[in-house]
Amino acid sequence: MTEKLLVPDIGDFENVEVIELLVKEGQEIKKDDSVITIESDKSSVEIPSVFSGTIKSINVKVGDKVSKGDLILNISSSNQTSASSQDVPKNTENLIQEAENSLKKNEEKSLSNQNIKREKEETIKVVNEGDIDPLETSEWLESLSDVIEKDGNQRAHYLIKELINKAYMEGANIPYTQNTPYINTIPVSEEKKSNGDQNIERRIRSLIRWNAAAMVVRANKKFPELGGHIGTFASAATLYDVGMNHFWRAKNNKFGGDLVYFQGHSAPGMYARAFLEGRLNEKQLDSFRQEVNPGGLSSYPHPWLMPKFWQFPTVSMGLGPMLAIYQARYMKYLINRGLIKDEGRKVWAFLGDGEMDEPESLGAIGLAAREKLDNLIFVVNCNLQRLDGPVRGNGKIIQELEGIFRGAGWNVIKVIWGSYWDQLLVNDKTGHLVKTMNETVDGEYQAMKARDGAYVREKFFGKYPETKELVSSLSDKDIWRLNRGGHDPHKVFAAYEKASKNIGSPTVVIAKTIKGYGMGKSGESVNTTHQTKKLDVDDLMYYRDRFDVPLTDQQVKNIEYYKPDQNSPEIKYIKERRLQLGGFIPERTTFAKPIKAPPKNIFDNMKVSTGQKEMSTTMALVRMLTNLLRDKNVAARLVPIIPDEARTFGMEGFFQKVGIYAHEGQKYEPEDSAQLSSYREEKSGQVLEEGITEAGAMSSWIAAGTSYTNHDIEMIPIYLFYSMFGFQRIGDFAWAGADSQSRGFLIGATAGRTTLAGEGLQHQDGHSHLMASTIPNCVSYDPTFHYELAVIFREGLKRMHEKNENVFYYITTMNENYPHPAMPKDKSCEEGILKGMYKIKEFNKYKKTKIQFLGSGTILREMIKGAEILQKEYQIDSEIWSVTSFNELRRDGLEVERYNLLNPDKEPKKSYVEKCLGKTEGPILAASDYMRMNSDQIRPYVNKSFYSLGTDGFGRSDTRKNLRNFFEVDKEHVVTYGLSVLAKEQLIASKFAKDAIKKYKIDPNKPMPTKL
Ligand SMILES: Cc1ncc(C[n+]2csc(CCOP(=O)(O)OP(=O)(O)O)c2C)c(N)n1
Ligand SMILES: [Mg+2]
Repeated sequence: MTEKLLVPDIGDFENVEVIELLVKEGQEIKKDDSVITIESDKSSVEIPSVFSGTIKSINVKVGDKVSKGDLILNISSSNQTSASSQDVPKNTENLIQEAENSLKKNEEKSLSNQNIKREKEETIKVVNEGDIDPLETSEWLESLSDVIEKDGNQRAHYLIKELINKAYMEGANIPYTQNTPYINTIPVSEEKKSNGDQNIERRIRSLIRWNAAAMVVRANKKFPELGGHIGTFASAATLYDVGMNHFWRAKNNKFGGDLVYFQGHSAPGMYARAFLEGRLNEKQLDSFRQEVNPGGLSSYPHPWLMPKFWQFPTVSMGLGPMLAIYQARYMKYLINRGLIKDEGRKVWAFLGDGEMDEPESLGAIGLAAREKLDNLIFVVNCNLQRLDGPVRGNGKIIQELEGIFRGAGWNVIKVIWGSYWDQLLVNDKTGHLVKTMNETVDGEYQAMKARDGAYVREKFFGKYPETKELVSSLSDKDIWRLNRGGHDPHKVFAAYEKASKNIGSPTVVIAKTIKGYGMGKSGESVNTTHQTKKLDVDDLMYYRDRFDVPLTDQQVKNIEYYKPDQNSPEIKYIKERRLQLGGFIPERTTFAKPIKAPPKNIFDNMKVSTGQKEMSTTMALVRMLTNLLRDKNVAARLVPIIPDEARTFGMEGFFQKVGIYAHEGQKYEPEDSAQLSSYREEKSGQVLEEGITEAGAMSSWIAAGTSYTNHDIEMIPIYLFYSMFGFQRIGDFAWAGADSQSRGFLIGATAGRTTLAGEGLQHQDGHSHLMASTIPNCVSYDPTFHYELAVIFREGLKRMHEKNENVFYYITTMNENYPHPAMPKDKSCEEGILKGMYKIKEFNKYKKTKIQFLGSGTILREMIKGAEILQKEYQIDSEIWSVTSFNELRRDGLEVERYNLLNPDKEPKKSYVEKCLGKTEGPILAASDYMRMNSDQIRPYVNKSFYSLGTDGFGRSDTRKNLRNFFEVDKEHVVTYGLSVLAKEQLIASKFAKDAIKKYKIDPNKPMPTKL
């Protein structure tokens, strides 16, 4: 039967233009295939068919204006309900099903585990001075013990929750604490034991500790300026070792590998281990922090400098935690989209307790819980110190973090006390030990570990007669041996084991350690530990003895490394453990296949004139993305990332077309479900709609941009943001993205100080290109016309994703609508666009006086208009150059200048700028919608008088016309300044400039815009 396909509800738009017909009469189509593209002045969307069948007639043509209910085409419906293009492929569906089944099973298992009956423990009578009726208290507690024994933890938890609810309903409105007592989360009875050889593991750990310290001390002995850290790894050695020996699975041809974010300044420990593993040699250890010559070891994890070793740059604190969260989330995204298999891979992130002060460290933990990232494990090494002193001298960082993470919905595992405390806690019948633990603040805990056993006996156990009594039979040495949880491999193993098995939420292991553990007087638990990089002979002897490193006194004096023989049990063990876990960690490899760039003509529709039709470059970009979604090689690999700005950029059409990623799908019918651009969330959705978090969106971009190495699949992230909230807001992430060798596009939309009218000071970007220019592998462009954008974008796809160059693109797009000319026929045009400039127009009527205009972004249009006036009214000729990238021109200039200076006897090379402008006539006036410094960048490479206009100063809200007048970049100022420049160069009389100043009512006494 014949069906009529009508224009659906397209939101608030009426009379929207048809810009593409995607089907032909007689064509066989499936339901959901797109049939036409329509475009308003804000966005373009494809309209899908709601029927399958053969098209009988098409009722619209390109250029028609349509509204809701208009007939698009008639179709003879085949009544088949074919699979929607958005359906999850069969194998993915199976995969997801499998994952869900195993999830369910594991959930059941974990519930039943909690119901395991335990031997009844003696009720601990909690000491509480405020207890007005201890008998009543103990009755309640006993009842609770009975419930736990009879019905298990879940039931007890349920009852407590009900009690709290009841209290709340009765008006007892006291918030329930997020904290548990200051003891380990995992009871001794539930600790899973490691099957490793503890003696050998301790020996290995000791050697790693020694070699890590030795490499820092040796480097600083040679060059004291090099620096380095010993205390941090000393505190974290056990935390890393247990992971390396038992948990972290490497990438190999059978498995994708766990991803471990190492704490930046614990790097020496990772090198020391790699040395024992045979991956690094002594010479390399000796070139720690000396990276200028090949083979040196990076101070910190920097993939740019050690691309086969480090995966994640983490030393700028706070980036690691966020990057890890979004990495874990992105891993689930790839799984849910059917692009990688679910292999139960994990993301581990090692963080300092001081680092948790960074807003970024905690800023995304809500997302991790909300998205149930049970593939994510944070390990916070709470050595209670940061660089200057205690993290929370007057409080307890572990408790603070527990509350924050638990409140956010994380699974929290505290590892506070080592095994030597177990018996004391069992003997703590009165609860005074736990009370003392709760009452002691971190400043005291730190001070105790900087002293000795006698001091701990007096200051800690001496607080109450009951605790004093508890340790009366222990010697001071025994007391000193009471270890912290993070230094006890059994406790750490049990915590990691539980963390790895947790389902439905991310886990944070909060481990208590000692900064500078084992460094003795030279740096154990003292405020200066962080910066200790030299150890004298006595300290070294102490360190050797403390960890039983088999070195003679003389070898210690020489600060020799220690590496046992290849056939020693230690080396065999370490290798065997890693073999079991699939290989070495960290290691950076890639087996991703390049993506074939789309054909050269993919953006051909961008190379023709738009005629009278006006369009913004943002819209042009969105159109191009829509084209890319039709390219079979590229479509699935695009990762559009938007922080709550899709509608601003006219991208709402993507919601229906490819869906918004939502790990739980869509549990509600969206308010706008009847509309074409309805808000569609889907488990296999492609768009990452991040919410209002530029840092989060950038973290996603980095995760996707490094997919080729971390997941062996090349992806194309395109992150669109308000240009002002890009580099300025998240510049440090951009730097980390560059270090990580991320590939992808950053789009600074609504760019330009005077182009984003109305929004004002905090929105108007006049400097992001300068910030982009600071990143060596960031290629940046400020195009004016659609064809420039098309050429740049396709080249970016080719360079990054087909040729796998480790660069990334920053492109600004604007929201100003204007007509776009056809691409000039000149063959060199494309090359010029990519190199940074090409001649777009020439006025050559009078052949008397000439000026060269260099314009960028929307200001190029002001220059073209200004040049027209100059020609018409002042008989001045000009050449107009479209500068797509002052940044790229400068890079070329720098390189050429350097070559010429270093090769004084050779024929000098010419910079591209010089090639373009060298033989031209007249002075140069350059302008952009950015600070003058943007165009000034090329001044040294032009042997001509050079002047620039720009938008230096605070932005403000007004119309584009008024803003351009204020910043002196409108056509009137182009004319006036042009005349003035020519007068200064003595090419014309000054009266013309004076006249123009008067004519255009320019106030020469107006202060510089920077002062207003
Ligand atoms: C963003 C940032 N700010 C400052 C520093 C300098 N810095 C390096 S380590 C450090 C102290 C770290 O303390 P913590 O996180 O507790 O780590 P620990 O060494 O104690 O394990 C500081 C301030 C940095 N690396 N990054
Ligand atoms: Mg610390």
